[in-house]
Amino acid sequence: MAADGIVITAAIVGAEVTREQSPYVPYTAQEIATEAKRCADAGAAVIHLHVRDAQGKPSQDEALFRAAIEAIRAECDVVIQVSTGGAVGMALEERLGGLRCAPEMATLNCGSVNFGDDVFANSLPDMRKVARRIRDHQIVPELELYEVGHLDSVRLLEREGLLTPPHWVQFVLGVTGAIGARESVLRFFVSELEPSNHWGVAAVGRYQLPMAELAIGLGGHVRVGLEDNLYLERGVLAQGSAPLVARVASLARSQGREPLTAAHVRLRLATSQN
Ligand code: KMH
Ligand code: ZN
Repeated sequence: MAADGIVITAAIVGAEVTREQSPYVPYTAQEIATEAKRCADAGAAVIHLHVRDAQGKPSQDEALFRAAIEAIRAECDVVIQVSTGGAVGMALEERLGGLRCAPEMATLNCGSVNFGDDVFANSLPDMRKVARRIRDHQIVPELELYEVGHLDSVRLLEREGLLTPPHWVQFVLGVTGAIGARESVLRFFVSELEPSNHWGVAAVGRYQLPMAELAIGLGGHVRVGLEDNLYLERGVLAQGSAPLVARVASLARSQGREPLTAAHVRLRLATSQN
């Protein structure tokens, strides 16, 4: 389905980026909420959420999610999508803390993948467990695909009754060790989807902008933010995720695609409850 409006997701915290790399990475609940509002004002409808402990270490702790979500909701109206991926190496059960905080969306990572020098492990049994848990909480899953074979794992879970279309698919492209962020790759991924599905692209590092531009042209949605890319341009740190959101919002508008509000996204999510 060629979407008119565009869903811009802001991935504002992440788990692998640090304050040492960029002073603009938010850590505390209030910093996260302030950044979420800046992104919402710039055109984001969805916040992809990770949380940090008091030392800034990635955490999936329920209380930290609850505090961040409460602070975000006090600042702005956005769809909150909690991470179930956490940081590489976290145990599965630990990764699921956010699901108990009534988010509207949650990620489902659709297979294992090399992640830099590490392995981001998502076995089929673990995927099934996360899919069930997301469904039990009546949350809409966002399916994160990092490799081509992950398409088939989605189909498998669909056949097993654990996922129900239309899906919200995020193609995560350009992770070191996984499939690259190339036009041919994105076109192939999109060609494999039923047109009724929603899809977006989250490309890493310097590929964020060109892949976003391509997705806008192809009718897809876009995720940007410091989780995936710290730079506004070569050598220039983005001062938070909001400038990255503002740039894709303006690009989308220039192509006739108005950024959707959280209220619009909720209407679409209503048709995707498992
Ligand atoms: N931090 C990555 C290893 C998710 O949010 O569900 C996984 C990740 C995916 O960020
Ligand atoms: Zn994430």
